[in-house]
This record gives sequence, structure tokens and C-alpha cells, in this order.
Amino acid sequence: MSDTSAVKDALRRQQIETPSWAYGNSGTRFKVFAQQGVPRTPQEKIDDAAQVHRFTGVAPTVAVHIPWDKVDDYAALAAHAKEKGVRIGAVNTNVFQDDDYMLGSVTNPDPAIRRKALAHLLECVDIMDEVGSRDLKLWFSDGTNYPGQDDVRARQDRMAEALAAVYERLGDDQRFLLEYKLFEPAFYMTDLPDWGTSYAHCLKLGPKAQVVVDTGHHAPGTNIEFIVAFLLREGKLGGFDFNSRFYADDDLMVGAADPFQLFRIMHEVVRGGGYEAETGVAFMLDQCHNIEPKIQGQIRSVMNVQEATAKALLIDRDALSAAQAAGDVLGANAIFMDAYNTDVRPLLAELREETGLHPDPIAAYKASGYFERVVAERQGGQAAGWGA
Ligand code: PSV
Ligand code: MN
Repeated sequence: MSDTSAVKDALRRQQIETPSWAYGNSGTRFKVFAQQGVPRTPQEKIDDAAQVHRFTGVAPTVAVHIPWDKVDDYAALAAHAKEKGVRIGAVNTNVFQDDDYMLGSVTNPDPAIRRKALAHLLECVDIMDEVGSRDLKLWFSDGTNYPGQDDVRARQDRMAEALAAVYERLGDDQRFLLEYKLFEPAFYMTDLPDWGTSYAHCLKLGPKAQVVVDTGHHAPGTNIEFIVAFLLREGKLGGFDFNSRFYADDDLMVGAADPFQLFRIMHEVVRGGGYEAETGVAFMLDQCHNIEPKIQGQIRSVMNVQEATAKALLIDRDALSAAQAAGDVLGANAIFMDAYNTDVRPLLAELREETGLHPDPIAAYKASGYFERVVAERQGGQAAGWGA
């Protein structure tokens, strides 16, 4: 096993970003269930995110989503976050909820709609300037439902044109993270369906264009850790949108459906140097808590990422390399599994206590009375949710 104090040092440096939309009401196309105490404003979402950081100590940033988190004064929003002990992280764009985007946003056959979509993306870079954000996260729902519906190649040209315009606008310390998704809401063809397509667009543009791996956006059975290893090797892994899935893009809590996959991913991250701050890999959550309490759901998810990371850090790398070089198939696998099967909860509890935190973040959060307080306070107004 690796040196425990080195593992602890590495875990102390970990930063996991939570998404503002995870604190609002969410659901499926069938029903959005309203929960008690849900934030009504971007400020209240930040307040909730600050609780996750308060009890885990490793979630210092919160991603925003425009226009769901639209405010008149973004500098004031950033100041609010600072006051609560967190910062604004990635700015997420939204070119999927306007009627105009029925046939696509930046790939729409209508140039006026393409211009509108691009204007939104550029506006989001203005917001990044105001809140001091490094990352613009681009997810496009663009695609087609029927063969022959539009010219696939022309849509790639339009995508490339929009991405180049956004790239041009980025400041020296800014970058965009380009997401891909196999399907949904488009059911025949998605304009950025896989990592290879995102990678090809990013490669053409330069170092400020990076690929983001949303763990829910692949075909079942896809070897996501291979994608991670490859992108890291190419210097093109911008970050993760963590969540877990049983079937499609389920947006369930990361590490809930397949903790072993999360461990395998974190192993490739550690192996490829992606855990080092200078590589700039952003560890973000992109989840919806449809039926479970939201702040607790985020805390649980952060802990799941920590546990997978701790296990990955515990892999005896020297012994693994030696077994691999010797062609010792079972020996290498045993070293790998040994780390996975280690119960890292005591180590993480100890680490939290060393940093002045309660060893059990969920218990501490529950005992804090925060939930009861916001349930009482957040009366009236419009609870945040999809489209709000
Ligand atoms: C839609 O699939 C999605 O989950 C994308 O992954 C984005 O990152 C997220 O919504 C927020 O726009
Ligand atoms: Mn995502």
C-alpha cells in the first residue's frame, strides 16, 4: 500500500464542484416532485452549496447555469458566494430551452437562430469575466430525430464555426469544456455524440478547448476509464461531470450505481497525473436529486468521490508496475482489487477530524438544523427548478 500520509495529503487537496441546479427541484418528463426548503434564488442555491463545503471541506466551488441563475449583478453574486465561503465555478450555457432551438442551436439551419445561440454563449463568457470563472461548460442538445432531416456535415461546419467564435472570445485564463452526449433529446443523431467528436473540435481550436466527460453520456458498457486515460495522455481532459446511471442519462448520485467504475476512472486520473492541480482537470458533479434530499444527496456524492479517490490513491503503484512488466496478470489484478476492497471510511473520518471537521458529514449536517431552518424561512416565492 502507498504511504498513508501521502494519500491523506493528496485527499486534503481534493476539490469537487457542485452544480447549482442540484439544489432546485428536478424530475423526469413525468413529474417534478416539489421538496421542502428548496432555494428560490441563485443566492439561496449558493447558500446550500456552501453547506456541502462546510461539512465536507472539499466542495469550495459551485457551478452556475445561465439563465437559471441569471441575476442583475454578477459581481454581487460572486461576492455573496465569497461571503458564504465558496466561489463560483464553471458557467454552464443553456441553448436548449428556448422554442427557437427546436431544430438546433448553433447547428440550426436558420442563421438567425445560430446567431442568437452564439450571442448567448458569448454572454456567458461576459459573465465569467464578472464572476472570475475559468471554465465555460458547453453542452448542446443539438441533433436530429430522423434520417435525412438535416445535412449532418453542414451541421458539423456550423458547430465548428460557433466553437471557433467562442474560442476567440475566451480570455487568457479561460477555457471551454465541451461536453458530448450519445443521445437525448435528439434520438437519431447528436451533433457531438462522443468523445472523439468533441476531441476533434477541441484539437483544431487549441489548448483552451478541452473535453468534459459526463459519466452518464455513453452507451451502456462503454469503457469510460479508457477515454479518461486517452484524453489525459493527450492533454485534452478538461474535467468531469460526475453522476451515475443504470440505463441512460439517469443523473443519479455518483458512485451509487457503479462504485467500481468510479474507482477505475479515478485510478486512470491518478495514473495520468490528472489529480495534480496544474493539469486543470475539473471534478464537477452534474446530478439531479429527484426523490432524495438535495443537500444530503450532494454531500453523499462528494463522499463517494472521496472514497473512490482514496482507494485509487492507495493502489501500490510500484508493485502494480512490477506485476504488469512481469506479465503477472493475476498479481496485477490482485493489487488493483486490494486497493478497491480497502475500507477507506476510517481514513477519511480521521482526515476530516484532523482538518477540524466532523468525521461524519451527513450526521453533522443533519444535526446542524440547517434543513429545518430553510424549510421555515423559504416560504413563498418560486422554488427553483428546471427552467427557473
Ligand atoms: C443534459 O444532459 C445535462 O445533464 C448536460 O450534461 C449538462 O451538463 C447539464 O444538463 C446541464 O446543462
Ligand atoms: Mn453534464
